[in-house]
Amino acid sequence: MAKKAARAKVKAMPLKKSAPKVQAKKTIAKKPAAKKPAAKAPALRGPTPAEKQRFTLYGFATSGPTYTAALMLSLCKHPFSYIHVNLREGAHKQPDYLVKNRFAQVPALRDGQLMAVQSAAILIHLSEVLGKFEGKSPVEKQRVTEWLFWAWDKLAIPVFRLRARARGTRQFADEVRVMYDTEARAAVSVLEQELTKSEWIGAKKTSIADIAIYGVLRYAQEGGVDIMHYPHVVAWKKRFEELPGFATPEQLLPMESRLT
Ligand SMILES: N[C@@H](CCC(=O)N[C@@H](CS)C(=O)NCC(=O)O)C(=O)O
Repeated sequence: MAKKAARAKVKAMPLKKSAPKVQAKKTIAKKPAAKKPAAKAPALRGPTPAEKQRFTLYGFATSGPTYTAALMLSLCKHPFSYIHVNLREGAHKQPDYLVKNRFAQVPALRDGQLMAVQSAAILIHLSEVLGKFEGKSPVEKQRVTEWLFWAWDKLAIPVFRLRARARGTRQFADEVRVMYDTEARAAVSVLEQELTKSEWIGAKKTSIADIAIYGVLRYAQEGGVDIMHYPHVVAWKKRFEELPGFATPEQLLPMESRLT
């Protein structure tokens, strides 16, 4: 803080000086300007062939957990190949897919020799290897992991079951629907509380906790859970959708394979 204040003072001082001194400053400023070309902007280079080939995501276009993994890669601005696993035809139960995901589910992510499954575990893996969206301190990392577990325990199950019922891919009685609906709303209330205290979930900056939870809440409406009654959640969702690299499921997940 003291250093910042000192720097601010140094910057502020010339503004208060008279016109001739400002002119003198212009002459001095020419020297450092000449050195500038030495600093290259690495962010401008495109992905190398190795980066392009590194990740392959196996998934299905309407799968929320597949979207979560794809969204993470997109927010990290990392290219990836996408393999369409046709759940409708049972491709996820075939031996060639079971070697990739023993749980017979999508998503699965190949990172070189490593095959990662379970969307939350995929997020943790990517945050570690790409060094992005993890919590900064050990306490933040712990909180972020807790939110990942909570998201599946309390939010994803009711939201995805309600959505599956609405889409006709799962059947259950109306009283079960009411139970899931109550559970989903209780979970969104927990998020609303958290977001009254901070801009992001579990950390000062955007983390994989936000990505995991966005990947569920994106589909809440389809399951009949209206988040409009939770103003802090609505504001967070809007903030999230403005992040560089954000993309919708339709933009990220085609109904066919796409190689980089
Ligand atoms: N907890 C898993 C859930 C994955 C999941 O439910 N995938 C669904 C598609 S959204 C699936 O593969 N369903 C086929 C099946 O279970 O037979 C994750 O996060 O990856």
